[in-house]
Amino acid sequence: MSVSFAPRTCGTVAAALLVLAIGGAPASAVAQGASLPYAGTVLGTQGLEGYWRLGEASGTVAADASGHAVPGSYLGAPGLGARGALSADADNAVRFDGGDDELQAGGAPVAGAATLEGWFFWEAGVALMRDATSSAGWIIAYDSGGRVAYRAGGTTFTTSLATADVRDGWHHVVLTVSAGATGLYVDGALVHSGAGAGATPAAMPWHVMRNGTTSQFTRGRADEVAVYGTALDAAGVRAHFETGRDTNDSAAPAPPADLVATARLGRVELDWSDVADADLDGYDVFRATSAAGPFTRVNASRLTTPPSRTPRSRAERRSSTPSPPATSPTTAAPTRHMRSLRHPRPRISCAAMHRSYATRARRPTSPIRPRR
Ligand SMILES: [Ca+2]
Ligand SMILES: [Ca+2]
Ligand SMILES: [Ca+2]
Repeated sequence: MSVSFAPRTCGTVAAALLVLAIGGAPASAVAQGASLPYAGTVLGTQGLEGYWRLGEASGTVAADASGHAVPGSYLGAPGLGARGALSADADNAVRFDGGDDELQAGGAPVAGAATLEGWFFWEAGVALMRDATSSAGWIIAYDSGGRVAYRAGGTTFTTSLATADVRDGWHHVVLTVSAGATGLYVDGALVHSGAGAGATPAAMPWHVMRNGTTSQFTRGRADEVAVYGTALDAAGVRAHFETGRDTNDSAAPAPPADLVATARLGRVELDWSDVADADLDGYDVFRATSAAGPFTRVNASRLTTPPSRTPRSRAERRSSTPSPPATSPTTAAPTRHMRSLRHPRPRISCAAMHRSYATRARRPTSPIRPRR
C-alpha cells in the first residue's frame, strides 16, 4: 500500500514511522443471504422490524432484508462498498464522511419494547443512530462529555463508559428497552442498565450516523443495522455478537513488511507490502520524533484496501487510483492491540530528507509525481 503524508513534525535527529495492520474485517468471502450465520441469526430473531445490511455497491437505496419492505435512503453520497464488520461474511459496509452523509430508514416506530442494533466504526461525531428528533427522542449511543450516553423514549441515560473506548474500531452496539428498563451492550457485554425510560414512540425515520435532525453528522463506518419491536435479552445480544465476529481469532494481523519511506517535496511517501491475513481491516500509520515515541496517529481514517478480500500486490497498488488522503492527524491513543504490533520501527533521517529536497530543487526538470 502506498500513501503520503506531510512531514509536519520532524525531529532534530530522526523521525520514526510505523505502520500497523489492524484486524477485524471479514475472515473469508462466502455467499451472501439469509443462510449466513449472522444474517440468519438476525432474521430469525423475534420482533425484527427492519434490517439494513448496508452492502450495496451503488445507488441510493439501502435494501431492507427484514421482509417488512422498509428500504432506507443514502443521503450525502456516502462511500458504498466499504469493508464490513462481520467475520466470515463478505457483505460490505458504508463509510460516512461526517459532513453530510447519513442513512435514513423508517419502519414501524418502536415504543415500549425495542432493540436497536448495529455495528459501528465510530471515528468522530456525536451520535451513531437517532430517531427524527433534535431533542429528547431515541439515540442508540452518543458522546456526552467523553462518556457514552443513550436515550430511550425521551429519557437520557449516561454510562461510565468512555467514548474513546468505542471509537476507532468495529463495535457491536445494542440498546434494549422493555417496560422502561434499558440495557446498553457493547461487543456482547452489558455496559449499562437503567430504569424509568419514557414511552414516547420513536419518530421516523431513523438517522444513522447523524444526530437526528440536527446538523451533526458522524464520521466512520456503519454496518448491519437492525430494529426490533421487542427487547433482546443478554444471551440474545451475546449470541448476535459472537455470530458476527470470530471471537476465537485473537491473533492480530502480521506487521506490514518492506516499509519504505521516501522524501518528496513537502511530503513523505510510505509504501509497504500488504498483509495477507484474511482478517485484515486496514492500516494505521503512527509518527514520532524519536524511535522511543510517543507515537501519534497520522491518518484520520483507517487506511483500507478495497474489500476484495484478496490484498493486492505492491505493484498492483502502485498502478491503481489512490483514495483521498487523510487530512488531519489525531491524537487518539493507540489501543493495546496496536501497541503490541509496534515492532518494525524504520527510521528516516531528517537530514537526508532535507538533502533530498535540495537535490530536487536543483533539478526542476525532474517532475515529482506523488503516487498518492
Ligand atoms: Ca453489511
Ligand atoms: Ca458527502
Ligand atoms: Ca487473525
